Amino acid sequence: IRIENDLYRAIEKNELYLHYQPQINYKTDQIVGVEALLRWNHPEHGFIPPDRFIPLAEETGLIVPIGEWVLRTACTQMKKWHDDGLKLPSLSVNLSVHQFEHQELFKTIECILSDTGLAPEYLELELTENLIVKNTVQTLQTMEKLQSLGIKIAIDDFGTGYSSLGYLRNLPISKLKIDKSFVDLMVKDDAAITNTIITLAQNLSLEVIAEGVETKEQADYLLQQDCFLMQGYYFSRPIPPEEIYTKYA
Ligand code: G
Ligand code: G
Ligand code: NA
Repeated sequence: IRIENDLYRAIEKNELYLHYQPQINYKTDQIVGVEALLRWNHPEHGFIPPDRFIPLAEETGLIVPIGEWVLRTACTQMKKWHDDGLKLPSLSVNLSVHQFEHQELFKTIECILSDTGLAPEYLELELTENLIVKNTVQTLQTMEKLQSLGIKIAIDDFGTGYSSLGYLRNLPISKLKIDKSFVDLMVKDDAAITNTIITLAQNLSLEVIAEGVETKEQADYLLQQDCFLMQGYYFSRPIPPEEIYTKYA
């Protein structure tokens, strides 16, 4: 459909922008990072949610240039925060499967870090379980190269995919992100899955962060289970980069 052609031009027409959602250490109440989230303001249709256009971008391959734009824009912003004295410890960027499997990915990231002057240690990539399930030699190699550069890798929406747990030992992963759907179940009296993921992460010495935390009740419960990294509307919605200064300076 038409929106596809529009997406093609969205970058050059400056219609894409990023919001950033804070990640909080609930134990210390400090901001530990931000996740960059892509937004599209269409000239006629207005705001189009990423759930609608990212699948389209993946189908068409446009996710590769769009993803590169996201990485460059987010790393530039992160460097700017640092230069302005706001010492955010971590920047998370989402990568789609297609983007991760692109041959040029590693080179592109190296290039962006070098251009922006952002140290690799500040960058975290969020990958979905789908990618891990495929478990190809190339995926593993890319992950290892990224890790040896100092970049961290998190598994997004953890628990929603169809992977076996064995791979977790062998892959250079540093963090699991508990999917919002499990955080939601928790308050409906079903905490089995969140508890299991937290324990799994602890046993494998991985960090664990819960996403979609909307209430104090959820936050308190997670902390009680020793999951202290959180992200969600209870703390903040995704916000424009300028607002990060006023909220967290
Ligand atoms: O922004 P929102 O919170 O509505 O995100 C909806 C979905 O879009 C999430 O699953 C998120 O991972 C995905 N998403 C947001 N920004 C990006 C991006 O820059 N790249 C990719 N691949 N996915 C993104
Ligand atoms: O899959 P991913 O983790 O990237 O998804 C992030 C998505 O979840 C974004 O669309 C973001 O706007 C949304 N989000 C973040 N925090 C909350 C929350 O507390 N509640 C709800 N409903 N959505 C959230
Ligand atoms: Na994500």
